[in-house]
Amino acid sequence: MEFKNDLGKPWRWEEDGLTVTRSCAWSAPGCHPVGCGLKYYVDKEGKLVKVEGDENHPVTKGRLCIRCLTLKDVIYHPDRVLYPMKRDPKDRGNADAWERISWDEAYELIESEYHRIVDEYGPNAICCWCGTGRQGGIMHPYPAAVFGTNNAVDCLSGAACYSPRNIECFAMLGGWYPEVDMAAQFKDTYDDPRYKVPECILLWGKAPLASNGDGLWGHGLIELMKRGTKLVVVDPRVTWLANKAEYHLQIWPGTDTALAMAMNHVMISEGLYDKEFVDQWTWGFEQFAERVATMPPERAAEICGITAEEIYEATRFYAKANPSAVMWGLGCDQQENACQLGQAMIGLMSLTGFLDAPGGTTVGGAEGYGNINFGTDKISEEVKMMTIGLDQYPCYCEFFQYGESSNALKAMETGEPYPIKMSMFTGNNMMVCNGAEPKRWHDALLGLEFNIGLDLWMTPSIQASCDVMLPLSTFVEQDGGVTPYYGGTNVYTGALNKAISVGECKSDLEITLELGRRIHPEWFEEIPDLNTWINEIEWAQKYDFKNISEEVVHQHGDDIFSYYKYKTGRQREDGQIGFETQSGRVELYTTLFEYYGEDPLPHYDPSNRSHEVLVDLKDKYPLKLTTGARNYAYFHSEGRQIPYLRETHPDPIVRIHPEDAAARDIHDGEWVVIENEIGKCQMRAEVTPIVKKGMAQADHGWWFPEMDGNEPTLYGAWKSNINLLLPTGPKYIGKLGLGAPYKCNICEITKGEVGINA
Ligand SMILES: Nc1nc2c(c(=O)[nH]1)N[C@H]1C(S)=C(S)[C@@H](COP(=O)(O)OP(=O)(O)OC[C@H]3O[C@@H](n4cnc5c(=O)[nH]c(N)nc54)[C@H](O)[C@@H]3O)O[C@H]1N2
Ligand SMILES: Nc1nc2c(c(=O)[nH]1)N[C@H]1C(S)=C(S)[C@@H](COP(=O)(O)OP(=O)(O)OC[C@H]3O[C@@H](n4cnc5c(=O)[nH]c(N)nc54)[C@H](O)[C@@H]3O)O[C@H]1N2
Ligand SMILES: [Mo]
Repeated sequence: MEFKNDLGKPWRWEEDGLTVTRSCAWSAPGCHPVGCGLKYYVDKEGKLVKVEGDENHPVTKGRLCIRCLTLKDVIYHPDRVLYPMKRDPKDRGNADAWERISWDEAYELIESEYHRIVDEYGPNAICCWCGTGRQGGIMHPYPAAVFGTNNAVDCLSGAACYSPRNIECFAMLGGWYPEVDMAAQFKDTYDDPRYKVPECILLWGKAPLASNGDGLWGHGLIELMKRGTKLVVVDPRVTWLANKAEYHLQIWPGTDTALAMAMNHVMISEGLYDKEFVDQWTWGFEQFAERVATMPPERAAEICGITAEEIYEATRFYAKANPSAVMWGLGCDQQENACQLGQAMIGLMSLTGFLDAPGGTTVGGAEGYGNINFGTDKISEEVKMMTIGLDQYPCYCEFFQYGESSNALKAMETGEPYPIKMSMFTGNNMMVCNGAEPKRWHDALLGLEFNIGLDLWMTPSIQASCDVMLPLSTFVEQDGGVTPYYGGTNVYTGALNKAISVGECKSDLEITLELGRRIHPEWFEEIPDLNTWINEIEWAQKYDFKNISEEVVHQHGDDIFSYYKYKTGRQREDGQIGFETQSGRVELYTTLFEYYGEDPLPHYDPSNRSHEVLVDLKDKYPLKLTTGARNYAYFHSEGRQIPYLRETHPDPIVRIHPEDAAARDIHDGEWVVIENEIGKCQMRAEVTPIVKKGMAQADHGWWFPEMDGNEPTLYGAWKSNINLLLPTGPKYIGKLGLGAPYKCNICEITKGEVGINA
């Protein structure tokens, strides 16, 4: 493959006594591909003195997100952990008991605990707690693979971030999940003659300006709107984009499946669909049509809290656009109905015939990165069969080769089906961010014999539970790659080019490589150096780090990307035309779901956290609650200690409608208690008509680095933690192990505070 650096600048040069390095930022899955393009200015002492946007980056073109603008404050923050540390397990929760150690001592301690525990209990007694993970999420399984355990566990209940969407797409399209074609694969982007600007984008449960202000979905959507794209937005809140939309369907949280089924029904019953595509390329259309007909707009309107007229009109507008595309977000994963919603959403994408069309919705094909399996391919079948949660949720565990969170939590608490004894945090702050019922996670972790923290900061989760802390570098301090969103729809790939070093911090890649060599040297014989490790685990050996490093951003053009892959054989591994499913078509009737015991056609069930189900709690907790809509300042639980970020968003916020606030005598800016029968926490009320009357929307991921780190305060981990109101366990997870009610819960809000120990 030929690599040309035709973006204008070399990757590194000298300027006015400073070394300038071009690089990319990473942000986590959910908002890929590839964060801001950056230029680092480093002085002779090796200190970063200035950060600027890289005008050569094909998408961000010199613009920087607020988090990149504060990079220097992050990197040189006095709270950053700069050296490996250890602490006696009896001192867990004591912030003053840490002792600095060398990397060698840290590795040796981990090795000896590893051998002690694995010899007695087997490798699956180790869990690796995965969260957003950074490094494109692609890093997730590697720490687990290094230990030889198959228990990489995303603590998020129902794996409710991208996993539902990925599996729906795998089941129905036999491909990685689809995204709007935003022309980023072409050098001339939107002006490339092969491209068509979508007339309509259906934006569903996604807020890309906040959630991807550093990459394609944020910048691209605005560029497309400037070129005429109109929006249909499905969101319980009025967002900036909803305000600019042709139609805004402001539904109740968690009722999406009813709406999506009704929209399919309107398209089918009014003949507003691409008959040729449906005839040739879909499977089970008749049964699908029959099923969605059980949800006419009049019925959906009642469930969703909008009018049937709105549903008819918005659907017709979307269905008549040429081309149209669908952009769907976390709102679609964070409900127990996630899989059913996915079925209906893929129905909406397919009925238009614009799947994989220019300016349509691009399906991830066989030639993308696909599954990268280093490590998991070294784990024995016996260990894989014992993956935690595999018997209850085989669909999820088999597809991702992950353990399942509610089963892992239960195993820690009860020792059943086998004991968990050791764990490592790999990009996870479960006590304040991804874990539901976070106090259970806290207590369970304290029962383990050895916990390793890997982070840039001392977090509440690590402070409470870890015995060794390994300091991580930021992306400015490391070589590596920024991979696009999961799987095959890859449009461009970026390099992280190391420009500085800080303290003794190392990257996840450096740490896993070193640990792997010590623990399983035979597995690492083919990985002589860091570059090979980068190529292996970030790019499945398809690219060489050296090339991408110098190119900084590689746009894929035709090497991975092409339109209508299902017509040319590029959608399937075997090169046959069609989709990589049982039937070779888009499975509107989803045989894989049927195989795993789920309904093959979409249906709507009210959430187990809805007033429809919790009838007896409706008077006590009358508000519907959605949580975690992204904001510009923070990446999940990160950034609270960065002054400029904190200034833009100083306190945790819960948004409530003016009439609901008045009825409770709540004024804008007051502290309030948010409560349901599971738990409570406090936030500041923002009284605003952007939320529907009868609902509330709360921030997630809050802790207070400025507060006492010792138990029981733990940096205020229990003060404003909205996950204290969230349940986990099978009743609140979709049947396939996918989807959980982070975005559809109930609560009451009253004036007051809970203090540090809700
Ligand atoms: N209520 C509610 N809760 C939610 C959500 C919601 O919408 N509502 N969203 C959920 C979603 S989608 C997700 S993905 C989860 C995320 O949940 P988490 O993964 O727990 O959250 P983060 O704060 O992103 O990251 C955890 C830690 O990773 C550290 N970190 C940063 N960079 C690196 C790195 O390079 N390597 C490693 N090893 N660690 C690093 C950070 O400092 C942080 O302490 O939260 C979820 N929690
Ligand atoms: N700044 C910043 N960017 C991030 C992150 C971050 O923490 N901070 N996290 C990253 C990660 S890991 C992820 S997964 C992505 C997620 O980013 P997105 O996919 O954009 O998801 P959210 O911002 O959680 O929610 C999107 C919209 O869904 C709406 N919503 C809430 N409940 C419902 C519902 O029941 N139905 C529908 N239809 N809509 C609903 C919210 O009001 C919000 O406007 O963001 C990524 N980008
Ligand atoms: Mo996420």
